[in-house]
Amino acid sequence: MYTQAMDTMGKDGDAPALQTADQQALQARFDARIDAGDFIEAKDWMPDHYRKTLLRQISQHAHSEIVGMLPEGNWVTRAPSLKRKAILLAKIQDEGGHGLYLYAAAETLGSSRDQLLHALHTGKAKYSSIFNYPTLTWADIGTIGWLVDGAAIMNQVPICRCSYAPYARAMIRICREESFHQRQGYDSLLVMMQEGTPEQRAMVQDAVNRWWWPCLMMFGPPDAESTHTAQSMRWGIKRISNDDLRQKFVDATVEQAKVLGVTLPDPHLHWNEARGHYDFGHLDWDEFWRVVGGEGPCNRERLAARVNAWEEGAWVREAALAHAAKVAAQPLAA
Ligand code: FAQ
Repeated sequence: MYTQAMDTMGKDGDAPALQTADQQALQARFDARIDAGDFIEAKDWMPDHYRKTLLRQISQHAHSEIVGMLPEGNWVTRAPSLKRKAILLAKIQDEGGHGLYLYAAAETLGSSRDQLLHALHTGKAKYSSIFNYPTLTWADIGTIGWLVDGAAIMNQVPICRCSYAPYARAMIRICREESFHQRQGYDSLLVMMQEGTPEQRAMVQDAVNRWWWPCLMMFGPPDAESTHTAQSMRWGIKRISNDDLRQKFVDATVEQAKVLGVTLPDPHLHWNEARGHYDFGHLDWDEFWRVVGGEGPCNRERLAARVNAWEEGAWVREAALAHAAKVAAQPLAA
C-alpha cells in the first residue's frame, strides 16, 4: 500500500532478461551518460547493480531519518521552554518528512514501501549507527542539532548532485531543512554556554564528549575498508569519499567549537600546516561495527519502537485504504 513503485521488475523480481547485444548497447549508453554527468531518471534503463546500490543507500537513509526521530522525541515533553519545544517539534516533523521523500525516491526503483519497512523491522536493513546512542540530558538535543545534523549536511550536500535524479531532487529540499536544524542546535548550545550556569556549561561539554566520536563514525568506515565507495563514486552516487567528508567535517567543526567555548574530546586534534587540515585521533572501529551489528546502547529499543509504531498504526492504514476504496467506487461528478 501507499506505493509509488513502478513495475520495473521481471516476474521473479529480477530485472527482465535482455539479449546480450541489447544489453551491451544499453550499458554503453548508460556509461556514456554517467561519464557526461547526465542525471538518470526512474524510467531510464540502468544496470541491476546500480539499481540495487541506490535502493540500499536510499532506503537506509530513509530508515535513518525516521529512527532519528526517536532520540529527539524523547525530549519533547521535557523541553525547557515553549520556544524550544516548538522548535524541537518542527525539527522532528521535518525528519519524518525527509523519511517520506526518501521512501518515495526509493520506491521509484521498484520496491514498495511495505517491503522497505519490512526489511527495517526484521533487522535486514541498516540505519545510521548514530541513532543507537541515548539522549541523556537536554544538552544532547542541541548537540544532535549541531554535530549530527552538521555531519548529515556535510554528507548530504554532495548527494544533491547524485546521478539518480529522484534522489538528488529529494536531497535539495532535505539539505535546506537540515541547515535550519544545525543552526537551531548550535543556537541552543550557545545560549547555554554564554548565559547558562556552570552546571549547564558542564552539561554541554559532557554531551559534546559523548557525541563527538560517534558523529565522526556516521561517515562510514575508512575508504580502504568501504565496500561500496569506489563503485558508487564511479557511478556518481557518492561524490566525495567517507574519509574526505569526515575530514571536511572535522575542519569545519573545530572552528565552531572554539566560538562555542567547548573542547572537542581528542588530544590528537591539531592543525597540520603541511596538509592544510586538522589531524585527529583514531576512531574506535570495533565500537562502530558493534553498533552497526545491533549491539549499540539503544539498538533494541529503537527497533522495538519502530515495530510498535507500525503495529499500532495498522488501523490508520486500514482506514485510509477503506476510504480510498469508497472514493474510487463513487461515480464521477457530472
Ligand atoms: N551506520 O561501503 P560503505 C541524518 C554500512 S541522516 C550504519 O562505506 P556506503 C538526518 C554500509 O551501509 C543519517 N551503517 O557504505 C538526521 C555498508 O553496509 P551494507 C544517514 C553504516 O553506503 C539528523 C557498510 O557499512 N545519512 O542524520 C554506516 O557507500 C538528526 C560499508 O560501508 C545517510 O544515510 C553508518 N554510519 O557509505 C535525522 C546519507 N556507514 O549496506 C534525525 C546517505 C556505513 O553493505 C536527527 N548515505 N555503514 O550492509 C550515505 O552517504 C552512505 O550510505 C554512507 C555509507 C556514507 C552512510
